[in-house]
Amino acid sequence: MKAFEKLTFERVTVRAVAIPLRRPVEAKVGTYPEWPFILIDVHTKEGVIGRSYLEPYLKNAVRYVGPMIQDMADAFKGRTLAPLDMYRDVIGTMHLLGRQGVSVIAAAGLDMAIWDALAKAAGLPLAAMLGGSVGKIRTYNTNGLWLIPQEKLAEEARSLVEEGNFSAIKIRLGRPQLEDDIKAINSVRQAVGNHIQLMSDFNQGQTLQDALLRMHGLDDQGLYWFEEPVVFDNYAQSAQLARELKTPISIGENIYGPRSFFDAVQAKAADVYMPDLMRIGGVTGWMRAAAIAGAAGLPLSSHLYPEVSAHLLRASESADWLEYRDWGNPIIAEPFQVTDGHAVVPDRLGNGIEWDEAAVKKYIY
Ligand code: SMN
Ligand code: MG
Repeated sequence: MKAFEKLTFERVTVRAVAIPLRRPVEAKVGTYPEWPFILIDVHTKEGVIGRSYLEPYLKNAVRYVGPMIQDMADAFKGRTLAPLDMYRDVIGTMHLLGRQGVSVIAAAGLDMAIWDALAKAAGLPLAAMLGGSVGKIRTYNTNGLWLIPQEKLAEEARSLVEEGNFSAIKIRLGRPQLEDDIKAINSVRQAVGNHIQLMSDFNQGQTLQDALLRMHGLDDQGLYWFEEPVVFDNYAQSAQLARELKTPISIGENIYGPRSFFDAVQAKAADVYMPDLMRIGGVTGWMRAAAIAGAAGLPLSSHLYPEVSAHLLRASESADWLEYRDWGNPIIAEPFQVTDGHAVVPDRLGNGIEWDEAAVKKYIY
């Protein structure tokens, strides 16, 4: 591909697919037998197409996220692709409707596709475009261990480790009684052994009072982290837990934009952060949050979006674990590989996402 002096925004296409999950999500945030994706293609006058997707949890979300993306795209028509300028402009108007929620999600989807187009035009993988390099990133398998019956945990834990020779997996906790959580942890440990790191996720399902009792009760279990023990935006409560407990507290998937990220870091709300690309503000938002985490010396993990997050972790100072899930693989032409517990950032142009159009046709709604 020849190098381009500039790219000109022409139009965007937005499609929605829903892919059945091999292991349905059963978490405090909801039960999901299938997982919706909003597919975004940014077309440029020069012919380069930038691609990204959003994971909005809710199938109906495309009804309101889609038009917002189209509106932003209308405003970008004819402009030179410059993601930092575009992010600034879109945030500048977005505050009229609120800087959290749908507006950030729409902007993030466009931002990721714009960065993809630019990296393709530059003849570089996204990680290299950002000044990093392609290579490996350690990853944990998040594809299961939902709030499923106790007797299913051991077998599932074994298969989760085996499917990529993973050295870390994540279990969802916050079962009715403390003893239930301990039993679940023991089942998994007995199945996979103590050398496998075990992250845990509570998905904000507890009041501070519950969390104080439960987290202290689990603090000697050797879990790698406690994720979202309480509601995500009560940074003071989260900070109290981070201070009191030995086990690191992890938050981040629900934080909107780098400014809120900065607030969380200032409040010492967590020991580990795991931004979600649709909420942190795409590539632009991630790189700003990564600078804050790096300067503060806080490990940076990721939430969903493994393809793009892997590139970004390669370009983040305090990069830690990639969260790996394979739910989008059916619609991605070349899903990225995990070997020996490491994701391999592909040496392809852009973020590496191209659609398997036959599969997209199958799952479109
Ligand atoms: C999660 C992800 C996707 C759906 C439900 C819950 C979870 C995680 O919070 O961190 O993977
Ligand atoms: Mg989580």
